[in-house]
Amino acid sequence: MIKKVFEGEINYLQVMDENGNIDKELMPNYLDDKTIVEMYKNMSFARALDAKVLSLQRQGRATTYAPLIGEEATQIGSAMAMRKEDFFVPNFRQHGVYLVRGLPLETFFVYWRGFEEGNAIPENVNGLSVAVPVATQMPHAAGIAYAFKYLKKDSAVIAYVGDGGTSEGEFYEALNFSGVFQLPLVTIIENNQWAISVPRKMQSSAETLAQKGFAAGFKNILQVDGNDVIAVYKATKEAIEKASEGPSLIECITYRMSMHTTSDDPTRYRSEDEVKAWQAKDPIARVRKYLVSKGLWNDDLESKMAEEQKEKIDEAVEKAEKFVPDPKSIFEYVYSYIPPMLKEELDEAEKANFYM
Ligand SMILES: Cc1ncc(C[n+]2csc(CCOP(=O)(O)OP(=O)(O)O)c2C)c(N)n1
Ligand SMILES: [Mg+2]
Repeated sequence: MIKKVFEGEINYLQVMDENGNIDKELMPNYLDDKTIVEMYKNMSFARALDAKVLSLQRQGRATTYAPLIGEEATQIGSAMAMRKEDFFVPNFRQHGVYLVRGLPLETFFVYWRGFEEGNAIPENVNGLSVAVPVATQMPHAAGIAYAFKYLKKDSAVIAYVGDGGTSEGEFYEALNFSGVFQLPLVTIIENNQWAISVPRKMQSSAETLAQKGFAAGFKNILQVDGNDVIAVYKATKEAIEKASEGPSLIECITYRMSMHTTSDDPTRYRSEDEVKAWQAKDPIARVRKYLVSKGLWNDDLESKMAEEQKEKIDEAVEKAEKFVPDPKSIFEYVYSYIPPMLKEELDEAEKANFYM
């Protein structure tokens, strides 16, 4: 006997195309134009913030930084779909998510000046701190989702992972665990086509990264145009609504338009033509086209917005640059307590006034 025991299918969702045209049948009826204007402003703000940190980094005023340019729709769409009570778990590139969730801008800049104090996420932001070791955030996300379920809280966890991150053991472990316990975990794969210099096709020979959810028994698996803020918003919102029924996996197809980090030179491993092709799919430009065509946006509003955003950013940078860390902090945060050996060193440093 031979019989089929499993069949899987993945849909790709796009609501707004590259020219700002809407697929009316797929347009969510709970999304109004005011929210789309808000999405546009948030995406523009994220891009402006990105440009500012890059410029500071080049002046020696910020540390190694991972730009988000090109990935604004994935980040803003998913972040705006979250409810206050939901919790997010980022990797190291989700600056736009922090922005929407209300991380004080000054804190953001303190972190990117290289100070861990800026990685202390205020409780009301409802998210974890930046995680640089690839995919290590995933078991944390599954653990928090387990706690929510255990405590019968009506909250979901939204976890972010890159295309490269989906090759890590932690990714599979977290998915498997959340499938077994049917946890309220929404995993967003921010597939920006590259993991530093490793292209998507060298990451996995699977046609989609989303299908990795099948192995963990996920019922809600989707691929979306990650440069379409409305598709990302819709997919995330609906996954959050279904979170009490079990985990979801959403693969957002987007593109890292710039370097991996400020220590990387992408011209060494990818072609200009590839970058140009993706520039035509810019996530911000298409929303602007939509808003302009509906008479909801114009050049005056654009320059007013840019000016206001610049002011906010400059003010936050000024405050962040006044931040002086307590030198004692280098002894304090490696362990939950200061072990005797470090305490000795701390006492010695204090006696010698060595770190003042
Ligand atoms: C465990 C681990 N291995 C290697 C690295 C070095 N590293 C930093 S980011 C990165 C690639 C990540 O690619 P992806 O998951 O696609 O995320 P993206 O950078 O594209 O947003 C690597 C290999 C690391 N930080 N952690
Ligand atoms: Mg990547």
